[in-house]
This record gives sequence, structure tokens and C-alpha cells, in this order.
Amino acid sequence: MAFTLPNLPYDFSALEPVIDTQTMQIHHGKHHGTYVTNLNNAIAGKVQLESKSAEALISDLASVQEDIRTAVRNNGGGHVNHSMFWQIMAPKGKGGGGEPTGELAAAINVNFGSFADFKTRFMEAGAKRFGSGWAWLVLKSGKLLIGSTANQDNPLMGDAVAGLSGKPVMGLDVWEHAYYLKYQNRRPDYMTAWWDVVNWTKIAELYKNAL
Ligand code: MN3
Repeated sequence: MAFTLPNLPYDFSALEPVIDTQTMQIHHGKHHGTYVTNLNNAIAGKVQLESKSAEALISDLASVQEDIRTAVRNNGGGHVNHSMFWQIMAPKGKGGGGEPTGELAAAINVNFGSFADFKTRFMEAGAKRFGSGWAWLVLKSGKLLIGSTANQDNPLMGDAVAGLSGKPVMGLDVWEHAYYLKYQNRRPDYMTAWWDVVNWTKIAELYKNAL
């Protein structure tokens, strides 16, 4: 069964002014759309791969034949990463922004000292990622960890492939295509503004599932 581009859970303009409408349209329709198309093309006719979820595919790249492994890594990663990214955002004041609560808030305090310290370290991870990639919060062996990956690598790919492992709890796209139209080269400004559209309810759900 072919993978499909999921609809956004809000309008293209819903994350204004943090993320502009045109960026959302191009990012979702063109970038994410292309990852889906290319993933489907890569695995077309390979029944064993077609029957897997995208998460399962990227979690076991060693089982993917070599001639399409890079395509599955890049486009499968792109599909999984963006599918999560849209879900963990919401319009400011309507599910977006504020602070985590409950178990997730407690875990962040235990692992990073405070929510403010967590934010600082998460943004450092995004700022230090040279070129294109993602900043991550992952759950590994019961602990929350911050890290980053290059390109469309996902922590599910494991340390040997992605240089980071664990179950993704939140991921921030720091590719220029995610912010360039509005923020140009100012990645830190994009990351600072992004907190206003973070959907902590959804992230708490992902944390609970990861546990
Ligand atoms: Mn992207």
C-alpha cells in the first residue's frame, strides 16, 4: 500500500505569524509531498517493504536492499519526520505555546533542571546542527535526551546511521526550507518564535506512548 501525504491538522495560515502561509504550503505540499512520492517510487513492487509502516522501514534500514537504502533513508525519514512535525504544532493560543504539564513537565524538570534550561539546550542542538537537519527530544532507557540529526535522519534509525537513538518525543525541522522565506538566515529567530506554536498536549501524548 502506497504512503500518502497526510493533511495538516490546521489551515496553512494557522501558524502565522510564527510560520508564514507560503512556507507551510511549500513545505507540506512540495517538500513533504516529494518525500512521499520518492519513498513510494523507491519501494514500488517490493512487497516485503510495501507492507511495512514508514517507521518500521526506517527502523531497520539494514534489511532494505542496498540500491534503494539511501532513498528509503532520506525519503522515509522525510515522511516520518514531517508527519510528526505537523502534529506537534498548533495555532498560538489554540493548542500552541505555553508550557508542558503533568508527567512530561516533571520528566523535563528531572532530566534538564527546568523548562527554561530544556529550551536553551534544545535550541542549542538546533543551532549547532550544521547545514540541514533536525533537533530532537527522545526517550531512551527511560531518560529524556536532546540531540540532533543531519538531513532527514531520525533517531529510530539508530546510532550507527543517525548518530542518535531513542524514541522521538519531539522534533524541530531546522532545514532552511522550514524558515528561509520569513527568517532568511536567522535560524535562532525561527527557533525562538517556534515555541509559540508547540503543541504540548500532542507531545505529552507521544511521551506517554514512548514510555
Ligand atoms: Mn522540512
